[in-house]
Amino acid sequence: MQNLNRRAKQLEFATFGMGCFWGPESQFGQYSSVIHTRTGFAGGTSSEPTYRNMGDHTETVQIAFDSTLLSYEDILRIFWDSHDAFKDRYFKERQYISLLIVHSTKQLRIAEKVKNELENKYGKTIQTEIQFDVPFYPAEERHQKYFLKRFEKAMTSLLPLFNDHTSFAHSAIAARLNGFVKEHGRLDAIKNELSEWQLTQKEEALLREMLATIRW
Ligand code: MHO
Repeated sequence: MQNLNRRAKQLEFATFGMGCFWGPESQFGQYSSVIHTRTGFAGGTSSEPTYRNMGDHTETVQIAFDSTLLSYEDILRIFWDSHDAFKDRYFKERQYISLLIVHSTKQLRIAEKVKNELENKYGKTIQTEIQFDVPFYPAEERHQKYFLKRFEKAMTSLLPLFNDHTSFAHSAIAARLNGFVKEHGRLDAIKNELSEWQLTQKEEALLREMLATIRW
């Protein structure tokens, strides 16, 4: 099974760091407008970063979203609302800094607008480092959908629906459930969403069956 995913009318990417990447992957995975999520490293200069050898890179998440359903501006507001970007976060070198990687001049313009607005509102300077379209290096498999993977029984039902760990981690259902297990979003909302995913009948039936029988 490869295509257990949700299609998007207009796919856009958002990439940012706001501390340990497990949390934001889970938080942003809950939204029905998010197609997939992944954790990785970005923003530094060292080559081939890994978790144990991150160099000057930062823990980052990348989300693919349908921008006809959720705007980049909305994502930025959630991003800046969900961590303290006013304080300097260099306590572990650059691993946990507030980082925003914009992928287009349009995203940059929106980021500057929202940033200015928040700075004026709070009378403080946002420390978020903004970089333009630099490479994103996906993290190791064990860091993808980290919280969901703690639920062994659920994983036993889920994984066989996919060809491999990569297609599992890339799926919308894994993103949603990785949110659900951290109390981001609700199971019945995920069930309601399935009919919009343009799955084959067989795929949809498999997912419904899995959601109905899974034990957390
Ligand atoms: N070991 C730390 C951070 C992990 S995160 C992937 C913790 O458990 O909070 O940096």
